[in-house]
Amino acid sequence: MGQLRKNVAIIVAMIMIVVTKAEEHIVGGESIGWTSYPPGGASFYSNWASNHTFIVNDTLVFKFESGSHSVAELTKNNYEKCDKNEKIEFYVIGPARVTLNRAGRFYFSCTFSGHCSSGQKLSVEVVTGNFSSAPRKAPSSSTPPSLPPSGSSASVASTTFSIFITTITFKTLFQF
Ligand SMILES: [Cu+2]
Repeated sequence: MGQLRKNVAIIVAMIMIVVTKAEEHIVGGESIGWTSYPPGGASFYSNWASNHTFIVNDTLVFKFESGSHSVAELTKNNYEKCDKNEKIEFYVIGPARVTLNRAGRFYFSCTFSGHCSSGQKLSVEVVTGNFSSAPRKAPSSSTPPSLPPSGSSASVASTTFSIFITTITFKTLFQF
């Protein structure tokens, strides 16, 4: 009985490690990336964000040419006004990798003149990784099939691993 409990505890811990694996999100997708005048304006990045689930320790990858764009993390208030004077964080080299290191909402904008107001701004809600509240959404169907997001192969690998571990769990449980 003690051995069974220990086995189950180890397996549950392993599954939790798999489920909470960090993912990379390429902002705007591979083909558009981080740009001014995105198709459809500011709704482009809000639509992109709504098609993804962001979990603590995931990474945002802003793809842009250094010197043409930038990424500033802003407060909610400054984000809404496109006021880039007070930056929480500032990234000028593209691609910029930003780790979402806490739960809650993050606000980003380009600091080049006119780019924020033309729609180059992004707000994401980050959730803690647990089973019930944070199911991963499927990658957006707008991604060209020839260029899968870099996170997708890791997702497939971890899903396969999850199934593998689940199989072991059942085998272990029915052995006793
Ligand atoms: Cu810009």
